[in-house]
Amino acid sequence: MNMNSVLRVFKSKRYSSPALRQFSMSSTRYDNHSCKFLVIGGGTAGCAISSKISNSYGSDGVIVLEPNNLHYYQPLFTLIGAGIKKLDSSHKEMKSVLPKKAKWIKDSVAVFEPEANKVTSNEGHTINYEYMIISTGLQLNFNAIPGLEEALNDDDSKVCSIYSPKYVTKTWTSMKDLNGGNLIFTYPNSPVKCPGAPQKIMYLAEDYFRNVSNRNDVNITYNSSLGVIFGVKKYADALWKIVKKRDINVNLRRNLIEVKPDTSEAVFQNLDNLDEKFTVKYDLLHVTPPMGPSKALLNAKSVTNASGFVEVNKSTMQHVKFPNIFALGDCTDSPNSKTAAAAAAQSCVVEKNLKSLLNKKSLDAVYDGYASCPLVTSRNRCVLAEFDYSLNPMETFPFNQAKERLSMYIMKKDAMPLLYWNVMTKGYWNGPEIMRKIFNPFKFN
Ligand code: UQ1
Repeated sequence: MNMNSVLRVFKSKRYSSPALRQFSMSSTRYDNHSCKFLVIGGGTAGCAISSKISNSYGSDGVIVLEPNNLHYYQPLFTLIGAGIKKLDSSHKEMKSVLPKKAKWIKDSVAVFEPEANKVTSNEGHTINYEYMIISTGLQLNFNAIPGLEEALNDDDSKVCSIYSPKYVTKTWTSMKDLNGGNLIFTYPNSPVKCPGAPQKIMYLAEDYFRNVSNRNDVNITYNSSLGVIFGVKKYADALWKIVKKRDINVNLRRNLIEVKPDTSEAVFQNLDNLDEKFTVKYDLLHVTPPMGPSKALLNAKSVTNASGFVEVNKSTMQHVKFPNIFALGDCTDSPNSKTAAAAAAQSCVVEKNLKSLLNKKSLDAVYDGYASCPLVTSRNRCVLAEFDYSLNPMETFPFNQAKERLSMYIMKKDAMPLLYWNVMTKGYWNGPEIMRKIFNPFKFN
């Protein structure tokens, strides 16, 4: 063996063997960190919980592991896709959003070793923790649909998606440059963050053609993999009335399986009869991509369920096997709708239960599955859906929220971003429970 092959073997072993990787930490290349609280992910949930913990425990021992330089307020993407807001207004520098008292390691998690209270990052750093909070969110799997990425990356194709900052502005340019034809909106056969968004952008497109362009020139279709238009009956009833009134075709149990940009065709599969496939011509195709857990979680069998979601007690948000691990946000297996509002409610529960755990008390804070989805139905109307694990409405305001309202639209467009940047990311927002109690003093939910 010459010197080069010795080095090659050493290098490959160093990357593949955790033990040797740890050994290499003592060199200058890799660091070995230790902390009391490790938060994995600096998105909505990670930022809220790391701020809460930093607020309570000071600058001593919070590390946030997050690879991105920008932090996006993703609920704005529907409005950006419809030309109502600008992309620039949806993000800030990660360093300005993460809590000042926490240490930010700009890297992502590669390997979880919960038995050893340790993770290894992609660049090879190890981080030892006493308590870990996992909030890695959901990954967008555009590449799971043949032809989709090619179509999205082609500026001349009218294939777009509000789900990524890369393609959200293309949604608006595709819409306003369209002369007419078939507009198709999809919902994938996977868990989805903000499950209302795939149809919000459709309502905004319909509204645009009705009020600004020419509605008679376009056919609008929503092809959803789900068996319902919305999971909560009260809001589903309201949405069915809206789609009928506005002449929008809705097909359920139809899953997008291929995009053919050369012929502007999309192929769908009937999920109740997999042999049945439909090929449709599109003039504008808005795709909600399949989503799933991050790669590191898919490889972390001891902390996840079979699908790669972190297995938590759905009431306490504590891990089912490792008591020093909690999880919140879109990466958990708790059966709530995956929204920012859910993450807010969970962050309060995680903070309280973490405190109880530290004080050797029982974990009494309970997450009831609260989620909220402001279903924007036009450029000045919104249905504010709020509900719990049982899919029962849990409305904050003392009026019927299934009705389309201007007030709820203004809340979504103007009030929520302010609340997000100034209150939630700073660790002071626990969801609207307190408002619900004030507005509905005699209701117990
Ligand atoms: C909410 O708490 C939240 O998280 C910050 C959102 O995401 C941006 C929301 O859209 C909504 C509606 C809520 C719930 C808040 C109120 C006042 C009903």
